[in-house]
Amino acid sequence: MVAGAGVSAESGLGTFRDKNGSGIWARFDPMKPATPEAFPRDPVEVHAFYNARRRNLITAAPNAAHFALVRLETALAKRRDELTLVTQNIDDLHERAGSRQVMHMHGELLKASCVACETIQPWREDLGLRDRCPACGGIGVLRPRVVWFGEMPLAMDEIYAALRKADLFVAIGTSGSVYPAAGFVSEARVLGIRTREINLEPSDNANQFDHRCYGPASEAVPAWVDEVLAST
Ligand code: BV8
Repeated sequence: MVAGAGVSAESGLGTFRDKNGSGIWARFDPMKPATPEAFPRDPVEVHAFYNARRRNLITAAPNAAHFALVRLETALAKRRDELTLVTQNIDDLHERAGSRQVMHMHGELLKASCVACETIQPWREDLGLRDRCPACGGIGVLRPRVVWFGEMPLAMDEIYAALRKADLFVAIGTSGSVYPAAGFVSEARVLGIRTREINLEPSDNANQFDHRCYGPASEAVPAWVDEVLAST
């Protein structure tokens, strides 16, 4: 399963492409700060973009979609089956809802990485140029532990290994516009795996899914989980 910004939208975290977004999304074009070129060019602006999102995340809460996926993970585990939850999101709402295994292919907002010593630290406060790396003592060397455009997503080997042994691939709350995540559905089809899209509206790659259901994730995801658990 791959999750996108739509899963966290009803928790108030905003999405990248719903341009009518308020708050952070009215102030920043997310495609601009989320690049490795933007950081050295304008670190203050990039830190401001992520500090605003981190503050917003700290006060946000998981929604019914997150809790439904915990229910699914637990029920499948009881049947010696497995949910592999891959998220493009950098929030920790799946973990706060109780998900035990989450792969953050685009990194995690509540962590910082050091460009000098490459260590990774939990980080819940604002991050900036005056902060010191707890590992090497460097100043101004910390960046958000997130994957920017042009950088290699994380856990790709594990993700493709999980895809190869899946019997169902589900994309939830994603526009299907960012690769390689947007390409998972075609990999699944080549492997002969059933595919489903659950989203507010048809995504860019909606036509590649065998099944599609639309509605707010807080309603559509619990309904789908009920359907899965009733049928197996
Ligand atoms: C890479 C972290 C290579 C930072 C993000 C083909 C193959 C490979 C790469 C490419 C390719 N073509 C182009 C590329 C390059 C690029 C790319 O895909 N560009 C796009 C713009 C075309 N990809 C990359 O650069 C990736 N890296 O390929 O590296 C490489 C190889 C070797 C060595 C080195 C490098 C890296 C991509 C990761 C970028 N980082 N995030 C941050 O968060 O700030 S991406 C960021 O945007 C998010 O993480 C997320 O993944 C993405 C947004 O996508 P969605 O989650 O889908 O969100 P969106 O707003 O678009 O859609 C939300 C959906 O929810 C909508 O459909 C909406 O209708 C729905 N919705 C809204 N409300 C609700 C809802 N649904 C349900 N309920 C609701 N209430």
